[in-house]
Amino acid sequence: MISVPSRPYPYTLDPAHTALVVIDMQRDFIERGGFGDSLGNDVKRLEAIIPTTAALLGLFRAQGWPVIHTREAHKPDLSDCPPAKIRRGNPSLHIGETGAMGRLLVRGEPGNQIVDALAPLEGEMVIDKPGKGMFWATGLHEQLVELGITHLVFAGVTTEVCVQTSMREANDRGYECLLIEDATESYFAEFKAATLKMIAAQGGIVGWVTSLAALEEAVKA
Ligand code: C5J
Repeated sequence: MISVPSRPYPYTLDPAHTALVVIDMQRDFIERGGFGDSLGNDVKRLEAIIPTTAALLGLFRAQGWPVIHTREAHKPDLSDCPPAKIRRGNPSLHIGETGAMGRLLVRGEPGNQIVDALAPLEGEMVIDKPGKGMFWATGLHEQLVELGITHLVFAGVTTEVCVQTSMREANDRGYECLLIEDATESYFAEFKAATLKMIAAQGGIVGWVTSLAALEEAVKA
């Protein structure tokens, strides 16, 4: 067992049963011309966590611990995208319509690919999720149970939307969840700050929060 200095108190990481989840580090959210940009967001804020997230991936890969990547992605016929979701957002560029990197949030389109610097390696799980949370309509829980995973370390974007939703879904399914604060980002600084507080509040009501450096040191020790 590895004890990681965290908030609200040290997180106990069980190396044999821990996986890293990197949420939605896809071009749709991180690059100009994607879904995030179409909503009027400053995508540069998200790009800034690529080096930290790459280092976190490197740490897990070096240990031989499992890595899971997610993408927010809909089928080309949008049969897995509720009309209510399509209606919202930018009224002149909806999910499924063609932007500068292909159809927004659609599987297989250029914008739907994970950024090169964080590209999945052969054998790493890649989950296309039609919702904000990683368990909705993905079958991921069953796969994690099969692998004996009980502990999940989270990174990715955006902190208060897909990362937080996935952590809450994981928490409700009994996983011990740790969020790496410098490997997650939001388009809104105040939303990220509030989410980190929410997660660790009330004795870790959703989970724990720590830094990449704290995790690295604990793993090395
Ligand atoms: C959003 C996400 N923000 N990956 N998706 O719509 O957080």
